[in-house]
Amino acid sequence: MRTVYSEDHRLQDGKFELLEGQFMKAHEMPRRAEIVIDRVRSTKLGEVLGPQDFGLDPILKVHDRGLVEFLRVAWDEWAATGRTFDALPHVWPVPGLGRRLSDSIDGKLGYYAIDAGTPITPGTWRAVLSSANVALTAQKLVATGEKSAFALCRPPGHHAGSDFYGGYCFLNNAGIAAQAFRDQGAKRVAILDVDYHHGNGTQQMFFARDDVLTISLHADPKQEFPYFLGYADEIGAGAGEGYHMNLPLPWGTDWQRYTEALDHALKRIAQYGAEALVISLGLDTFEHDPISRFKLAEADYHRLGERIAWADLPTLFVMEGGYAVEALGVNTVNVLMGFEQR
Ligand code: OKP
Ligand code: ZN
Repeated sequence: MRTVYSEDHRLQDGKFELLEGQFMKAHEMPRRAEIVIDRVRSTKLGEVLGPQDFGLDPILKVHDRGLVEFLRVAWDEWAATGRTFDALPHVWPVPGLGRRLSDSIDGKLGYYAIDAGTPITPGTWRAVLSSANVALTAQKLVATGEKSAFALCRPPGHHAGSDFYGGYCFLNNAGIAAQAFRDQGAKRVAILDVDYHHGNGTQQMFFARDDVLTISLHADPKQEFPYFLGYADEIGAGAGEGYHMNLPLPWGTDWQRYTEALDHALKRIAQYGAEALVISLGLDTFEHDPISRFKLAEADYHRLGERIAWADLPTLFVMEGGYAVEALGVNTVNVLMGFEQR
């Protein structure tokens, strides 16, 4: 399968994130995408191409203009206050205390961000826009007849919703691509999120819709980020009722336990009659991931790809998380090779 990749991802190079009360070196780092593209090339998975520019229109189909405009100018507004370090929020609206959009950059950061782990840097906007274009370029390959494609997106996207960003994500690459499939004529699209963390942005974006089925397998939010959403009783709203599925799993989940949930998800996708499948491909379910607690092994990723291929659908893989950086290339490409049965 072909891979779409842009070096612009390097422009997102945050120094620190606030993780469990401490400033730590950012886990979401440029080396992640570099090790994956190196593996793609050395295994000869397929041709690597750069992104085309799709402009803001396909992004604005699923994201609020206010969020997009904020992300575009946030670094400049931050730098205008004289700060030379990455922008992070430190105050948030909670229900009952209002959510007014302040003129202050600190107020705006808290308004749009869901956490203090997602630094905005001088190059963030260019990297984010490029990441969305990578997803859209790979989507176009699949929409025009390729069986599958790999969007090597960075930064990731599944925690970004219509009007919020966070969890290392700014724009929802998988959601933007799913919407593009719809706009190009697919009647029903499924998004299957196999990242360790709940795809809260993707859930929020499509929660009231029946034309995009969203399913997330993830660590139980009772134990794990993003904590506030991702429970099994969230099944969609209004016309979308029955078109969202959360499959929360406990810390310590291994392949055997994982695969039961995965098979359940794949059955639902088959029954739904999706015309295209978007995989939010996170590799942080890996046993040695530094911020996660599932127990999938290197060889399990080959099986994961193989199972996804059973759906027998045009499939777009969109890169999400995975922080055991030195293993990330092998694990990611194992999924793609497993899908191709080689
Ligand atoms: C992004 B993606 C919880 C800290 C969580 C944010 C994690 C974002 C993951 N102990 N910090 O889904 O891989
Ligand atoms: Zn994750």
